[in-house]
Amino acid sequence: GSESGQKEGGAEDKGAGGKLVIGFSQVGAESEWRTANTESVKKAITDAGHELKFSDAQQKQENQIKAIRSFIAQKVDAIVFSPVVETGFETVLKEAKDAGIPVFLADRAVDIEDDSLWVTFLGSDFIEEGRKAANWLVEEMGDEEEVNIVELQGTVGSAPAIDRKEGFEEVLADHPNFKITKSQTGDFTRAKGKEVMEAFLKSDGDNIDVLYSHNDDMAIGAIQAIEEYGLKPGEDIKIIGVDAVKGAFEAMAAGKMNVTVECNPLFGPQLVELIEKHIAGEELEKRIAVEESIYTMDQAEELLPTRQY
Ligand code: GYE
Repeated sequence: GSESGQKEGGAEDKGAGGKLVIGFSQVGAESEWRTANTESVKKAITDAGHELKFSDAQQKQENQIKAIRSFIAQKVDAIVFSPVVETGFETVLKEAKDAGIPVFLADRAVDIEDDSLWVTFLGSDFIEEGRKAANWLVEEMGDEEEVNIVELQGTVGSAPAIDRKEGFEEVLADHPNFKITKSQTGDFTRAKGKEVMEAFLKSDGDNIDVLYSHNDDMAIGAIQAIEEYGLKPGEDIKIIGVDAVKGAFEAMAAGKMNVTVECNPLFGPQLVELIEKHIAGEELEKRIAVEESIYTMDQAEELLPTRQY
C-alpha cells in the first residue's frame, strides 16, 4: 500500500483538505429523528468546508431516483443516500458507479446483492433495536399469562420497519404468552400513528396491553389517540418506542410512555470523516454501526436536559 510517506493532497486535490461537492438524498422530514439527522449531516458537510447539494424526497422513492440522477449529471464528488425503501435502487446506483461517483449509504440499508454499488453503510442495527424492545417487555411483563400487543410499523419496505419487526418477533418467539394481535404501518409519522391507533382502539380497545411502535413519533400520536379514547397511556397500555427523541423523554417524564430504544441520528461528523477517508484512498469496512442504548421512564426527567435530539 501507499501508507508510508507524506500525504500529497489526495486524488486531484480532493480528500486531504480538498473541497468536495457532496449530494445528499434524504428520506424526508417525517419524524423528529429525521430532522435531527438532516441537521447533523448538513452541518457536518458544510462545517468541513465542503459544498452541499441537498434533496428531500418526501418519503417517495421516485424523488430519490431523480435526485441521484441529478447529482450524477452535476458530477458531484460523492453521494450520501438514505434509501426510503430497501429495493428498487439497483439501476440508479449502477449509473452512479458507472459515472465513478462513490455512494455512501447513511441510516438505511438497501437489499441489493452487488455491494460494489456503495462504499459503506453507516447506520444503526435495527434488528438489535427490535430485540432490545422485546427484551425490555419480557423483563417487564414476562410473568403475565397473556399479553396482547399492537404494533405500529414504520414505512412499508423500509429497512428500519423490516428489521425492527424481525428483531422484536425473534425474541418473542420464545415467549408464547406474548401475542401481536394487530400490526399496521403508520409511516413513521405522528398523524398516521394517531390515526392507526384510533382504528386499533375502535376494534379492540379493551384488549390492548402494549403498543410497540417502530418510532417515537408514531407512539406520541398514538398516546393522543389513547387519551382521547379514555385510557391511560403508560399504564393501561404500555408504550414502547424507538429513537429516543426529546418528545419521547417528555412523554416518559409525564408518565405516558414506558421506554424508548435509542437510535442515534447524529452521525454527520462520522459520515464526513468516512467520505474524506475514502477520497483519500483509505479502505473502509462495508458496514459501520452507530452505538446506542435504551432509556426508561424513571430516567427521563434526569436525562431530558442532556438530550441533543
Ligand atoms: O427511526 C424514524 C425515521 O431510518 C432510523 O426513520 C430511521 C427511522 C427513524 O423516520 O423515526
